Amino acid sequence: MDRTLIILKPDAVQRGLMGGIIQRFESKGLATVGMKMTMLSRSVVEAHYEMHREKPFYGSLVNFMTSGPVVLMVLEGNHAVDVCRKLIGATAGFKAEPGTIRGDYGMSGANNLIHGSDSNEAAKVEIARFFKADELLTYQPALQHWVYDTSGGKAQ
Ligand code: IDP
Ligand code: MG
Repeated sequence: MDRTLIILKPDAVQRGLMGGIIQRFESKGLATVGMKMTMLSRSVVEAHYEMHREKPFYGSLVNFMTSGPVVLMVLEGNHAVDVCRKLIGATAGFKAEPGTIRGDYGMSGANNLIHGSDSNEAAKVEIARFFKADELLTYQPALQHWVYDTSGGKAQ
């Protein structure tokens, strides 16, 4: 199974959209293996968005991400990274397709509600940045045998 890091950004928390967003991941069949609410420090946000350091929006992005509480989640499932990026939609709310999280809930190219890792490699780094090993839980999701075909011994 694959894992991905999700951040419900400060606008999602302030707008009361946490439950609506999380419900989409649960309904899809992803398992939540870690979750916590916190305020991010500037240094951790700067590391998380290091690849955008030279972009004109970098300063306001760091300010935005440290402006209020966020929810950090680790979701698990087959192809979790790609599945979540599809559910999340295009970066800007005004471009994202209806039916996606950003397409349904957002208008902005900056305040776009949610982050999702963009590759398995990035997910590993990001999960380790935001979660200690003992904050990630191992358990058997009760509905796994209905979400997947497990008759062959592994989830498909
Ligand atoms: P992603 O979140 O869809 O992976 P990235 O291009 O990696 O998008 O950008 C990281 C974050 O930076 C975005 O989620 C958004 O909050 C912000 N951002 C990206 N492009 C712009 C822009 O053109 N103006 C303002 N903020 C932006
Ligand atoms: Mg990105």
